[in-house]
Amino acid sequence: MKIHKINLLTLILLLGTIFMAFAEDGSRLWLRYDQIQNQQVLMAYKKQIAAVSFVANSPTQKVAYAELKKGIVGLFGQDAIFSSTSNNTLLIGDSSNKEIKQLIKAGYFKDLGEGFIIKVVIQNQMTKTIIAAANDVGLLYGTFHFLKLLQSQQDVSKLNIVEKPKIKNRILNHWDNLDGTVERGYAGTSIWDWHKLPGYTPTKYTDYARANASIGINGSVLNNVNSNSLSLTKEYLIKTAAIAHVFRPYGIKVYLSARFSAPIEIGGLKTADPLNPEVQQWWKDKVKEVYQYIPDFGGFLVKANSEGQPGPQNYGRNHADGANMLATALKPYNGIVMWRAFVYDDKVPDDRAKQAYNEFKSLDGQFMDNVLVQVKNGAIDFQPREPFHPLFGAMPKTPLMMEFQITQEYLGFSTHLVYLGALFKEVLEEDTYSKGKGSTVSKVITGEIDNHQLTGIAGVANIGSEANWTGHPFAQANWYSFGRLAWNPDLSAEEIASDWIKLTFTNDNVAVNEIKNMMISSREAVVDYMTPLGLHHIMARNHHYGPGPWVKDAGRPDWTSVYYHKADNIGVGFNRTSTGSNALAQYHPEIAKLYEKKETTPLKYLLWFHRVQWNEEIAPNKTLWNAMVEHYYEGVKSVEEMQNKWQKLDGEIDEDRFKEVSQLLAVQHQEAKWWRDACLLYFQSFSKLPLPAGYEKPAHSLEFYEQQRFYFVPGIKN
Ligand code: GCV
Repeated sequence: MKIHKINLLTLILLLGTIFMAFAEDGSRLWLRYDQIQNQQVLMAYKKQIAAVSFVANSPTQKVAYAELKKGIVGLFGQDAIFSSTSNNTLLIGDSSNKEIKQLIKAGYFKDLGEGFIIKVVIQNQMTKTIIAAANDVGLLYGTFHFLKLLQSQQDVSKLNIVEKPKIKNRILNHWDNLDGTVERGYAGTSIWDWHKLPGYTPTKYTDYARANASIGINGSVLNNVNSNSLSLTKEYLIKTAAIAHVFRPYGIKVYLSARFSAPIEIGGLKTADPLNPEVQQWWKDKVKEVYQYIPDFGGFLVKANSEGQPGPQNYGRNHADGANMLATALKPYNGIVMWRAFVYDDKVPDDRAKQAYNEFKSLDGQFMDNVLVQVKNGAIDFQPREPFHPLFGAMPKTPLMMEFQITQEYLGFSTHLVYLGALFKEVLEEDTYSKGKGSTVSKVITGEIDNHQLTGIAGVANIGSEANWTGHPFAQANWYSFGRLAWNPDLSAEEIASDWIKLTFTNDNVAVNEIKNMMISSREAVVDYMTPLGLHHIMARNHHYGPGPWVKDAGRPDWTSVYYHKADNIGVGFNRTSTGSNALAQYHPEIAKLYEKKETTPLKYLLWFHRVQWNEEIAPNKTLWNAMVEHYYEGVKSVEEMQNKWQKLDGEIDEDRFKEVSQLLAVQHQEAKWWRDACLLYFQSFSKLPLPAGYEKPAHSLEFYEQQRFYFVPGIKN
């Protein structure tokens, strides 16, 4: 026998390579499939799933099969049996199968749509675990769901699950530019490499599709809403088609942001007037061309007449005229238009919070039936906390699509641990009262309230080229929770967090609870150290990094902070009641009545709707000033608590991610203190009131904070 001699250097290199191969860079997201260590659980699973029967023919069935194999081999270990000859079988299949036929007969498939069934049937000592669906994509979703149950080590011995999505279009919006930068992106550059497309489609595109399909996302708008007409040229359509080809088996459609002035810029027309027959024909021809390259193209997302983007109002037309022109072109192909309600033009209104409602409410009923109006969760702009957008519940004849921001433009970029599941959920649960009590935002967007079949939800993606996709390991949870809530807005933020932790970090119950508590409290923490009590839009100008309550003279009043907080020596806050801008009148009378008075306005929205004097008591024995101080300090304290909780997990979490999160929490702590001190010093310059006894003094003067300048901040064109 020949013995190979390995010298020391080779050994070190070899060990180094092995070590590197196992470095935890977070790239596997929540689809890790590490071998189950709990032997009892593992044995039970192996017994129940001793064999797999899955006839995979179509491309989607094939990717489902590949995922299942990857998952089971990973979770069970290399010795996992993957044949079809055993009594205890995992049976995945369609209606041609005997067992599945029985389920169809029993009515299980009724209205299943993209949903799935997972059912365990025990007959004559044989256990059949059945995953079935009415179509391929349902089968894929069912497969992912089952793998999730195994990964999170749940009891699968008695499953009887029927799941279907409550919202039809579950879409990520990428604000990715063709030059590779990402507007408000904090996780590196764009993952779309337009230069190398269509020839090169890296594995990352497949992994992106897998990750999205695993949480039910079924659409992706590839380019920024501040769009470039070039995206609609033949050259770029061919590139887009290559991405669509990768996504197709995963049930993900591609969409594009369409620039309204494209007929002029790439079509050579003199106008983009939506009522001009030549313009209408141009869009019809363009859409026809798009479908030649991408037969299952989803449709267009449009930002019009907002922040300098062109739109129908440039020609004296309204948003419905613009949307309907595109909808007409898309209709023969079943494409949709997602027309954004985030509008504000050159004319500064008395209150920017009112503008979208003012422009859209009267158009209710005028949009074609393949148009969704896409509304941000709040009326200003993805702030750490906003009351729900008054358009929800106010346009019963129009399907409204929710737009959440997953990327943390106003919530600490990818440096702060902030679990957005809690924010999303808070908005979804708000009651619009549009059809009586219980008409929640969630029910408006699922179509339940106004009987809409066309429904949708969008999340502005936080994905970039960084190895872990989202910059902060915990920012993955925000992508994950968006997908889960898009599928079922009734899930709780807590259960989604638990699932994510189990799939991403650990199945240890104590650790899961600790991390979950951190995540849940993180949302309130960021509100406290940035914008407590209804404060909003007080961040630094333009790049939005750090505090900037002093921002004024920014081109137009509603780009400043002083416009929103209106602090002076008497008090602070925006009066949106009937004695002020009366934005409250845009809400249902039930809410308007309640929020009209300070005493009945929830404290979390106080300064959003009211001007309050510094010395006014807003709670028993608590003045506004003292409450504000308390919140800001509480926010920083919560970050300290998160740091302590995380430190206790040393050894429980792999070293790489443990260290990464520890370091990021330390930065978050610094930045939370920066926000607190800068904001309180600024507001103190008006209130002239001291910090109550016992609070740590700010580290610097107000001037120091005001003079901070930052260069090459991510997320904007520097
Ligand atoms: C894509 C905010 C952001 C902009 C963004 C805009 C929008 O104003 O700061 O970067 O532009 O929202 O949603 O259109």
